Amino acid sequence: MDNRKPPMTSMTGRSRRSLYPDNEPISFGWLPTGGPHEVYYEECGAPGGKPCVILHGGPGGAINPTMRRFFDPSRWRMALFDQRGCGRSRPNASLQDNTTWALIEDIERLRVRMSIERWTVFGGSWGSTLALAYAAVHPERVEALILRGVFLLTQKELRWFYQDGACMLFPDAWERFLAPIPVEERDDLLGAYHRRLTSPDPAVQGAAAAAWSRWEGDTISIRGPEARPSKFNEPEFATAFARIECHYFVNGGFFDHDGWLLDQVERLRHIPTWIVQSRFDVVTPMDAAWRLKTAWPEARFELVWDAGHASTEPGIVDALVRATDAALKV
Ligand code: STX
Repeated sequence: MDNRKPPMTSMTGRSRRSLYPDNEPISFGWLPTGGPHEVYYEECGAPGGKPCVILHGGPGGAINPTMRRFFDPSRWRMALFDQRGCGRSRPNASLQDNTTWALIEDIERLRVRMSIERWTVFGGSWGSTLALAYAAVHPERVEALILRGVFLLTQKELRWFYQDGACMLFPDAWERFLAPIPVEERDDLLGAYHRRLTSPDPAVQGAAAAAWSRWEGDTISIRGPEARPSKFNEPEFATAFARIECHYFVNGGFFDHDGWLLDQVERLRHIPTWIVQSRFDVVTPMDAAWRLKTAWPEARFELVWDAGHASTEPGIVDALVRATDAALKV
C-alpha cells in the first residue's frame, strides 16, 4: 500500500508553501516594565534583517518555536514575547496591571530596547486584535500588518464563542464546557467562568481553567482532535490562558466601546496590510475579517476554504508564508 501523503495543494491546484526551517533565538531576556511584570522576549532570525514583531493569541497564550517559522530567518529580524502573565513572563497568570493598553506599552518598550524605528506587526486571533490596537495607538511605528483569523473582540464575537453560536457546531464539546457551571448561572457563561477563574480556591480555578481551555482546544482545528495542541491539557498553561482570556473578555478588551477597533480603521488605511482568514474558523468566524476588509478596501484579503482557526492549518501556513515574503518588499 502506498501511504505517502499526497503533495499539499491549494484549492487552485498550486502547491502549498510550508513553514521555514526551525531556528534558535539569537538572544532572549526579561524586560522590566516598572510594575510587577517582567516580560520574556526573544530575538530570532537575521540581526541585520527587516524588523518584525510577532504577537501571540489568547490573550493568555504564549510564544512557541513554530511562530518564528512563518518568516524567512535569513531576511527578517524577529521579536517575539510572552504577554503579561503568559508563558515565561513573570508572574505567571497575573491579572494585575494586565490590560490591552499595558501590552501596547510593552510592545513599545521592546521596540525601543531593540533600537527599531518601525516594524511589521504579525498576529493571529487575539494577536490580530492586539496588532490593530497597537497600530491605532502608534501608526507611525507600523510598516505593515499581517493579520490572521481576525478577532475584533466585539460582544457579537464573544456571544458566538462563549454563549450562543459555536455550541451549535460542537454540542459534544459544549457539554464539557457547560459542566462546571450550574444551570442557574448559564445565562451568563463569561460571568460564571470569571467568578471561578478568580476564585481563591485553586481547585475551583483549576477545574474551570481546564474546561475553558479544552473548549478552545476542541474547536480550534478543522482537522479534529488529533490537531488539538497538547498544551491545552497542561494545567499551568490552561490556568494562565483561561484566567487572562476571561479577564480581557469580561472587560470588553478594555476598549472604549464595543466595536472600537473597527472605528480606528480610517487612521490605518495607509498601512500595507494582509488579512488571512479561514472560511471554517469556528473560534473567530469570518464575519469580523469581512467587516474589517469592507472598512479597509486597500487591505489584501485571502480566504482559505479548507481550514479552521489554528495557525498551523496547511492552507493558513501557505497564505501567511506568502504574505511575509510579500511584506519583505514593503
Ligand atoms: N481566543 C482566540 C485566540 O486568540 C478567543 C486563540 N485561540 N487559541 C489561541 O489563541 C492559542 C493557540 C494561542 C492558544
